Amino acid sequence: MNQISHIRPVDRDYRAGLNRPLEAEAARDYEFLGEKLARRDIDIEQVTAQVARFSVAVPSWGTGTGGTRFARFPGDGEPASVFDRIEDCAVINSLTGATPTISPHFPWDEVPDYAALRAHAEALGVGFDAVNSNTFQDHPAHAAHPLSYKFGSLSHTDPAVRAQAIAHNIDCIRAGEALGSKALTIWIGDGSNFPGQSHFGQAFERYIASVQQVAASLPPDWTLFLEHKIHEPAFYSTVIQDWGSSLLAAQAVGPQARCLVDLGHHAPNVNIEMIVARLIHAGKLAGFHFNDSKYGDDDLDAGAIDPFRLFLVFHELVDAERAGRLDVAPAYMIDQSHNVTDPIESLISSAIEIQRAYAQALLVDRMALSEYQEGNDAMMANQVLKRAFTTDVAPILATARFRKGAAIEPLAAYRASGYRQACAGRRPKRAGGGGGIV
Ligand code: RM4
Ligand code: MN
Ligand code: MN
Repeated sequence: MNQISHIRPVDRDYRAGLNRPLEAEAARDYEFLGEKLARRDIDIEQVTAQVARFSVAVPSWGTGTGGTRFARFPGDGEPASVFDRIEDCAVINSLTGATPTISPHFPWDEVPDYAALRAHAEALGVGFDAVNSNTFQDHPAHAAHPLSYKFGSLSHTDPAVRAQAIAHNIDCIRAGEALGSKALTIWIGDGSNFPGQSHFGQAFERYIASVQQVAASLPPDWTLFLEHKIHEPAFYSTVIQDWGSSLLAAQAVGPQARCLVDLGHHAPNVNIEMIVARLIHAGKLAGFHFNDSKYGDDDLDAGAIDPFRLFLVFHELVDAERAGRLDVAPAYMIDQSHNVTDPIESLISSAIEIQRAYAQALLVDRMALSEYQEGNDAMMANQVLKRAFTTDVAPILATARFRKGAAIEPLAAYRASGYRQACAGRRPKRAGGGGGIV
């Protein structure tokens, strides 16, 4: 099963060889930053240790080239199976040292033998994070999905469609158990395109009743992540439109249900870091789907558009953690569609940007911030955040990677490996043309 032992990015010696000429410079940069941080009473080693412990899951579906509803332009050597997708994820993890888990999506990643899939992943040094159900597409070739989700799934007016969607979510839990996962993420495409098409209240009640049935099948140590999205594929209303609907649903479903924040699923200009603070207050923050966005959904790479917002999200998280207000550790996952880049490169870069935002948030002088807040000194309070955000933490990230045996310069190491070209030689070319999520 393990076909990529000859592929160099996952070979520790390959990375060590590339790191060698970069080591001395990386060490000097790290030392210099350490001196500067020491002047701010920050122990660089503590920050580096925290950054080294930080990880973010990669989406199996993000390894294929995505598309819009207008077109998909396929890349070379795209993964053709879940086994290929896991290989790609393992490459990302071996170069960044920051993505040891994969979030699978069913039935896209469905296999007859999950133990074999788990063994394949483990042999490549990766495991599994939250599993995702898919009731936003029809699966006509699939015996378990004869009914259409065109007009909804868990909130459908027809109880037979709801039952099919519930059964699929329970199947996802079973697959996740076999893979070693501990959470199910539910995102539905249910909603409406016309005022009057759907009864807002009744659709929401049907959704809650369905999710309650899914929750009844959860193992006790599992969590249900409820993901909201303001629009798409429904463009007038969605059943779980915003964090308010998500919170109400999670509260109605019970203690195992929490709210997942996908950074791309809000109206433009919404204050997402504020939502994070409120969900923490409610004890209902599940975690994140990281990506960036400008106008619409989540199709841009994390940190590519607004790294400051990413930093502000982590600032809330670090603040809550330091104050002991995070009852459970949030799940960190990437959820992006890569339309014009090599998906492996985008996922590498995104993992680094997310880690960077976390490292910057660790540098916030929280005592000073609190004093400025108490004294209503708006200017200086903002300066405290800006000082952390504008600190170049790259030497911390590089050192954390180097000490783990990952690559000091992951993107350069990936390109030098020729991994994509090797994949192009052995993986079938996939069709372009129409739209596609992944
Ligand atoms: C949705 C949502 C879900 C993801 C699908 C592919 O917009 O973000 O999390 O599973 O896309
Ligand atoms: Mn998402
Ligand atoms: Mn999305």
